[in-house]
Amino acid sequence: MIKGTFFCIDAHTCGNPVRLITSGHPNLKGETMSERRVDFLENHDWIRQGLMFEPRGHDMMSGAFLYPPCSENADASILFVETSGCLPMCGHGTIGTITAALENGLLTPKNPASSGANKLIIDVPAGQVKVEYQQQGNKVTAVKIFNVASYLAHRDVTLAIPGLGDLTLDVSYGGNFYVIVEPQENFPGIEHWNADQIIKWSQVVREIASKTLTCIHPQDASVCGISHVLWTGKPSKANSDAANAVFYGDKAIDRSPCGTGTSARMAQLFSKGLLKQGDTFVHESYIGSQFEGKIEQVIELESASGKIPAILPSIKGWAKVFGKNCITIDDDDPYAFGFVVQ
Ligand code: PYC
Repeated sequence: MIKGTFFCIDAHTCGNPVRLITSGHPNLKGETMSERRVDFLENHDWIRQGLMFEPRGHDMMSGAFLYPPCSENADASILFVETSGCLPMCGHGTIGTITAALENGLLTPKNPASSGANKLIIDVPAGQVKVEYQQQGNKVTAVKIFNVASYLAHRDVTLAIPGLGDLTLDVSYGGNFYVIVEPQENFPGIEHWNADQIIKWSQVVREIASKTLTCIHPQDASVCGISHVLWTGKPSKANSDAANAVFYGDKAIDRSPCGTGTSARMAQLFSKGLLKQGDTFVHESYIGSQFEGKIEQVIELESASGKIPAILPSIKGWAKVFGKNCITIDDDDPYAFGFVVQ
């Protein structure tokens, strides 16, 4: 029996896939996108599994549903779906979703007179993001996201990694929680490691860091846990400030410079006095693509135990739409809900 038919627009943001699912949206319970994300994971997760995992997707697959806004002031909402689950926020996913939706007439600013031309307000599970975009004809050439408050959660933690040795790392939040590892005695920098090494050690580091360090968002306890590992190293381009390899899911390395990862990295560098309000930060991905980040504002994030120093970062990048397809998930297929090869 066919469980669902989903029309999709396939795109990539700076190299990383974004599958915008334009039909088959389940009705989600909840007032906010955070509550709707929890409902999706509890009651509709088969859609994510079917559309993200092999054989319809792959290790890096990442996608989104566009929904009507939850808040009065917003233009739309986004639910992110990935091999790793439903992220609270995804930067490359937002850039790809906005590009594909605008180019295909699925999204128009609700109130350009008050919010300004080429501006959108989007509800996401991690909160609300503002978006500005540039167009040439019917193409969207750049999308800038004003991301959620980002902050350093754990600083200079040394963990023993069996087979590798001690690693000193930070954990920072930029819409997801990231372990950040900089070059040191037991990690020479991403330019010296191949993709297999990054994946192998990320799996171990994420598991040990998750057991050792508590990460719960101070304003939304459903946003919790270390999902990503960001390794740093020397960029290949003269105009990049830094480079990263971001690990997510079971075996993925982000091909884009990672929007939430770039936000987390700027929050980490801000906390260590290495970036300040107004600074820009060009971040390079493992394949050499670039996002332009900026610390727009320095704020304090309210938490039960006091105020946390935080930044409001922005990230600018581009996406390209390359295809449209119609995917069925039929439960007479033994692989209807996908599989992962370990
Ligand atoms: O761009 O935020 C991002 C992201 C998260 C996981 C992969 N990309």
